Amino acid sequence: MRLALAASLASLFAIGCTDDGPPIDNGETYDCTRETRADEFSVGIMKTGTAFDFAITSAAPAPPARGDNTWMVQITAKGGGAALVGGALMAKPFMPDHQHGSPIQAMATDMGGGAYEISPINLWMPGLWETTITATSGATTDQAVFRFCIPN
Ligand SMILES: [Cu+2]
Repeated sequence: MRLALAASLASLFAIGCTDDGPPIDNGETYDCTRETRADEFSVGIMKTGTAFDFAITSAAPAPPARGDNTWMVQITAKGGGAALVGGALMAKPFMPDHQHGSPIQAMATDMGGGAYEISPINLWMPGLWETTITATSGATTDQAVFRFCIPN
């Protein structure tokens, strides 16, 4: 019984395993050098949605790491337009390979001038995390997805 559970857990965490090496994802560590879907973190990394530009202007820790993360996000109108002042922000981390999120709800604080501090972005497990940031202003809602690989 215990062995069967261990075997099924092992197969669960073997997602991403290939024949040419050890598993990329064993639940304890994740081989980010073999992950091709992740964004490479850099200060100022920006994604563009349909209405807004989303830039991570600082991250603690940097690059994003396992556990609680705090990001400062700058929202401007798409194409380098005006700062989104007084918007509402949300962040939702999700692991696509395991189809789960984080039990901890991130909160956004409006820092003024289109800057929003989002914390805690809880990336509790090694692997690829997709964090969707949603910005809303009046009737306009837009999203950007940042994909970071957490090695261990
Ligand atoms: Cu997971």
